[in-house]
Formats: sequence, C-alpha cells, structure tokens
Amino acid sequence: VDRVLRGRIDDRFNTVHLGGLNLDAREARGIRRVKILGCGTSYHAGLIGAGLIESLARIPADAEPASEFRYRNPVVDPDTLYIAVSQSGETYDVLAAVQELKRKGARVLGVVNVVGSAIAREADGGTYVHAGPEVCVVSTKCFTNTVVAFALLALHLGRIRDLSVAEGKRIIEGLRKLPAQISEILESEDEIKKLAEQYADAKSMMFIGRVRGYPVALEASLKLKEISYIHAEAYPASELKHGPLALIEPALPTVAIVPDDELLEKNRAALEEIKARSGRILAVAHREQEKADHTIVVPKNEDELDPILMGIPLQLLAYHTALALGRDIDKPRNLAKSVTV
Ligand code: F1P
Repeated sequence: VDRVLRGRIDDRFNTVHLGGLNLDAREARGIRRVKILGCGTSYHAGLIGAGLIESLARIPADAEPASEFRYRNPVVDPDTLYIAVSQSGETYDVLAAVQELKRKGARVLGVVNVVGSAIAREADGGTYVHAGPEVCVVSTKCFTNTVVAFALLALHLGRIRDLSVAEGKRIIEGLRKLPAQISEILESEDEIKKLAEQYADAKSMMFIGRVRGYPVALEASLKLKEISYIHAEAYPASELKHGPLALIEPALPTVAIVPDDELLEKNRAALEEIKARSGRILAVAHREQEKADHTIVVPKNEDELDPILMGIPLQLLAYHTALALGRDIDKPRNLAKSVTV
C-alpha cells in the first residue's frame, strides 16, 4: 500500500507474467476510459472497480460481462484501458474477450488470482490479487481482494492525474483499517447464522443497493443463488419503482444495502416503499435501520470502500442459508470452478 502511494504499483505486483500497469506516466495520463470485463463474481468486482476508478481517478469506467462483450463485435478504442478479471484465470469467456481485444490491437491488463493461468499469460500487464486458493467452487475472498486491487489501481491512476495527496491518504488509511474491520464482521457470524435460518424459508429474495451498493446487491444475490438455490434478484434501489415493487409482499424478503453515505435518506425512502407493501427487510447498514425487520451492522470505512465490507456478511448469509437448507456448500450443483467452454 505504501508503494502504491509512492506510485510504484509495478514493483509491488511484479511476479510471474502480468507485472503491473506497464504504462509510463504519459501513457497512463492518456487513458480516456476504462473498460472492465469478467464473469459472475469477477464481473461484480469489476463493477465496484469501475466505480472506484471513476471516483478516485475521475476516468469514465464501466464493467460488462465478458460473455456478452466477446459476442457483440465491440468497437475497440485505443484510448481505453481494458482490464480482464478472473479468479481462476481460465474462464473461457474472459479469455476469448482478451484474445478478441488483442486481435483488434487493444492493450489488456489482467486482475487475476491464479498465478501463471491462461488469462495472466495472455494479458499485457496487470496484477495478481493474492487471495490464495478458493477451496470452495464459489468465489468469496477473491471478490474482496479483487476490489482491494481495484482500489489500489484507482489510487495509482488518481495519483498520476488529479487526486490530491490528502485524498489518497484518506483512502490508504481506510484500506489499512480493513483487516480489523473484516475480523469484526466475522465475529458476528453467529448472529448472521440465526438470521439465515429465519430467512431460509423464502422461495425468492430481492436484493437492492444504490450506486456503490448495487454491485454488492448483485454479488449477494449471486452467492445466494449459487449455493442455496433460492431464486434471487438484484435491482438498483431506484429501479424498484419502475416495475419490481409489484413483487413486494411478505413472502418476498428484501435484503437492502444501506450505507451511511450521501444516499442514506434515498435508501431509507426505498425501505419505506417496501414496508408500505408489508415486505420483510434485512438491512446491511452502519447503524440499526428503523424500517428494517433486522439489521446487520457493519463497521464504517471511507464511503468508497464500504462495498468491500458490506459484501462479507452477505457471503456469510448465503453460506448459512445453504447450510440451513442442507446444500452441499463445497460442490454446488451446475457450478464449475472455472467455466472453460
Ligand atoms: C467466474 C465465475 C465465478 C463463479 C463460478 C463460475 O470465474 O463466474 O465467479 O463463482 O466459479 O465462474 P472466474 O473467471 O472469476 O474464475
């Protein structure tokens, strides 16, 4: 982290293949757009990464499922930095997207967990996320580490551009707090287990979040689907009123991401809409939410880093829901460790 602050991300992550940003300061200043590609959990981490790059480096950024990108004959822009994200480094849709980009002359970085994997070998640079092996098929700690890697990359790009030293320090201090805060969340596992048991009877669940909270909602709903087989949908909180509110009733619980940030009141208004339709609400928030039936309280960090912490109790919620339903956590049905077709 210190090295990143001093603008030396390349040193820190220089290992087999990849080897850092591989751009000089002039090239890095010339990036007009960042496009992040990944599948499943890696796509969701990419969405959070895009938000971090926009907030901290003020570069327009977005993420797209690699499985869509590779089939739509994308326009490749020389001023766009492309980043492929993959835990296994072997997911074929991501690899095919990287190959398609390279055929069209783009530079592609990899943000990858498995050292020496196909995507790491194919990429022009990037970083390993050093999450260690994902013992279970479902990606969890790699999600967290990938988002942290994006925070570091965003800081680095920000330092090359307009980010002030004070802003950079604020984020670095936030990153330093993460390990203790994550331990604190893991200590509340018993409480989360009890909540999972209470909500495990649901046939379907709604997940909502706004802006930074929306990718957290997407990822939490994917975790629940992957290992508990409960149907789940994720919506941006403001989209509820454009149709899905019709679904809200006591039998469809909503998990709401409600951080203490500039959008708190907006998020609370969404909770009111749900309560007005007698929907059960489980909030993940920085303090008890009056409108929610239950709140999982997580420690507050810098606004930009909140998604890292808010995702973790929801990974535990999915895990304990799956256990309560007697699912095989380590071998979820129809899920391969890396999807290679
Ligand atoms: C992508 C992914 C995972 C998911 C499952 C299937 O893998 O969608 O997010 O949990 O393992 O593949 P990867 O490219 O990140 O290895």
